Amino acid sequence: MSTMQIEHVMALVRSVPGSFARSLCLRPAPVPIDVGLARRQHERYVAALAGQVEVLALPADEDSPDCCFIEDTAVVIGDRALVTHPGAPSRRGETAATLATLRSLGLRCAVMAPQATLDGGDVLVCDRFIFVGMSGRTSEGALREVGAAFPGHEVVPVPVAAGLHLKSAITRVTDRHFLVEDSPNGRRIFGAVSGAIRAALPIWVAEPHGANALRVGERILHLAGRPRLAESLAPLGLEPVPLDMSELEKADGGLTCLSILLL
Ligand code: CIR
Repeated sequence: MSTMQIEHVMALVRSVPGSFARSLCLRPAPVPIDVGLARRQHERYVAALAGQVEVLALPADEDSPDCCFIEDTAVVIGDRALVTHPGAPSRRGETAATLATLRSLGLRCAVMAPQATLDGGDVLVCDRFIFVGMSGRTSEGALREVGAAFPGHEVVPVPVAAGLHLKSAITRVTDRHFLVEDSPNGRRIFGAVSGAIRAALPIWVAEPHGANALRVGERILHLAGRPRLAESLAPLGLEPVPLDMSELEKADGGLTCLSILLL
């Protein structure tokens, strides 16, 4: 049984826009995105969160096809937030709504300088450590911005040699357990994380995109259709919530990217 304390009380999400069919992707899917199905999958995701935390939904922005991937627009720890300067130029219009919402909730918000880039999908917060993935979306200048926004934390850069973001390859599901993509990239990433967190235990995930799961309360939201992943999660004593996210996956989305969790 996990002892990880998950005290999140609220999740910010953002609806799927009609323009989602034009969202960014590393490799175009052979079958185009079905936006209606993407919206239904998103609704089921929101319903799974709603059982554990209050959900605040921001309206979609048709000019920002990727706006449902709200995780990338801010990093929040306690009452402090860093609103990012996303790596993809087409996503930079997404941050204004996140900033306005976080301010309205009373958070102390820093806004990143445009000289550096950062996607929230590259940030993994574990106790006093903030791991920052050096992916194609996040620049070295982000390390200083993150450090300045969250004093008292230690910022640890982590090489990301494949995939979109750090959390495409690793997520934390209990105080000690991390789902890690079973690949050379995943092994290097876990090496960096376990160098800082000695008690870290990997759960190696060979099934595609399966390492991106979201722990919220006593639930773990994970991608459906990965039987070996489901088997590995069973001993953790959490409530597994398998979700079919086929259309979000076509845009390189997973489970963490669709929300920002607030304490
Ligand atoms: C993008 O390429 O930016 C979006 N299509 C997917 C972003 C997924 N974000 C995440 O995993 N944090």
